[in-house]
Amino acid sequence: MLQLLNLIGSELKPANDGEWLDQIEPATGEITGRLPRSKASDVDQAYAAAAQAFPTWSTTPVEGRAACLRKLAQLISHNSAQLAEAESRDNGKPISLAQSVDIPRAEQNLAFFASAIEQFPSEAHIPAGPSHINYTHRKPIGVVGCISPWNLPLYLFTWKIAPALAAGNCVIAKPSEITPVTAWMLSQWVLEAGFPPGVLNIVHGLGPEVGQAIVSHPSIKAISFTGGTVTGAHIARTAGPMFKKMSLELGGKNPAIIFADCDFEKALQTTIRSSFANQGQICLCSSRILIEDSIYDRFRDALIEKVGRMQPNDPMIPGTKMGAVVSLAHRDKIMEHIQSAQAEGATLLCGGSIADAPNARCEGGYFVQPTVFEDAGPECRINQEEVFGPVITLQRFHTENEAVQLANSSPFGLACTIWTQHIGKAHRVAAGVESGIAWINCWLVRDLRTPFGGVKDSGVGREGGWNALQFFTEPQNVCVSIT
Ligand code: TXE
Repeated sequence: MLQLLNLIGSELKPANDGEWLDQIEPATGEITGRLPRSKASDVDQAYAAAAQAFPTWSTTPVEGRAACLRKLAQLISHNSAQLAEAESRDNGKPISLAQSVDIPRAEQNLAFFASAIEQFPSEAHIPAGPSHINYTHRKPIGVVGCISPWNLPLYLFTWKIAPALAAGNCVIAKPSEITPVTAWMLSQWVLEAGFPPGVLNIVHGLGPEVGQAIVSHPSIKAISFTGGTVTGAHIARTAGPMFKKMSLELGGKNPAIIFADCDFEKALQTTIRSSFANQGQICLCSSRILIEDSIYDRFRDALIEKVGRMQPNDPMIPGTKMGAVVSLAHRDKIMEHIQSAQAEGATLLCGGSIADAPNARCEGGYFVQPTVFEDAGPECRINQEEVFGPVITLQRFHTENEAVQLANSSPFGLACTIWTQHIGKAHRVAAGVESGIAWINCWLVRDLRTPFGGVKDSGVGREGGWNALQFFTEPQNVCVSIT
């Protein structure tokens, strides 16, 4: 049995009051370890360690901070096989996905922000016939909180801590209580990477307890959060009146818009991937597939033919493409959405049930069949609420305007994909769709320099590249007389 600990200052330790939470492997339903159930007093200790470390870390030259980030990236790389196995076991995702996406990206996040901070520019404003020069001094904020979800555990954890640390802040980070293991593994290498004690603290526990303690701590100045929209709204209600900086990356209900002039095979293959990768548990997954009328039947039939043959399998088997969903509660939530869609009159084209266990090891695991509906109107719950599972709907459109209208008929606005060979149309549709990200004839291509985030209920703020470094710094305008 694994026993996870908090990293506070230089110490790996249990929660102050000695309480624990069970850690469950979703593919088997078995308890595989326990993690500290931390509370406000653990956050207070982490804050004290971080505040003590801040004066030195914030004035460490960027090359020194970058070196620590690069060393941590290297340690991830050296331990990538164990990390990928742990991520797959903890989350239920196929091990091949953890090996090819999650762990390499965690390493890249740290390496990327090590380089980014070395090149982070600042602005100057020099009027004609100058008597004064203004320049922007970007200072680290202080002690900041980073709260990450369970779907891409180490990937999103590092995506938040890397720019925060690079910019000279000290961090209190909380991974999801549902998938804490890889953050725990990382916490054992933080000091080895050269970070002074207290610069990065990692506390485990429940969102409403330790997460809430981070968000409401009076001296933690900024919160970077990725997770559900309801949680994001709650965090904003707490942190807003305290005038904290906030970056909220929330849910999605992303449309894939398939025009008749698309590259049919590429659109089909990629839409299947964008719908069911990580069992549909990526905030960027497509969940509403909008198809132009003239190819609707052909696209639907080809999609169903392929999706109907997909079955979840043991995530630890190398060839597995679909694994377990993350928890029993989440499986129940997905199944409730499926039942509600049927009650609302949607036609089930394939899936719709809990999947059989793929082998004896996985008898107690949480598996859902990939599920496709049609005939659900845009106002149906299944087209309005985020399911965050392997469930999609197909809708028909006749005109470009109707496609944009349908795409925008959800409260969310994170990402969209557009499939057409007509570049002008693709550009017009991208401009018309209310989303922070639009992919044309591709999906999940991520350049870490680009702005990442959503509009509407998908959140506020942008991460990635300079956006993240700007978020994690406080700009001060300095005006110098040169007369
Ligand atoms: O998210 P939560 P959950 C969506 C998706 C999913 C839903 C719920 O729809 O079904 O969110 O998932 C911490 N103060 N996404 O329950 O609860 C929590 O401990 C401070 C979309 O995991 O939002 C965890 O570390 N922190 C998403 C993190 O917030 C709190 C990815 C996310 O948990 C807190 C995952 C509080 N009061 C889920 N309550 C995406 N967009 O990538 C919880 N937390």
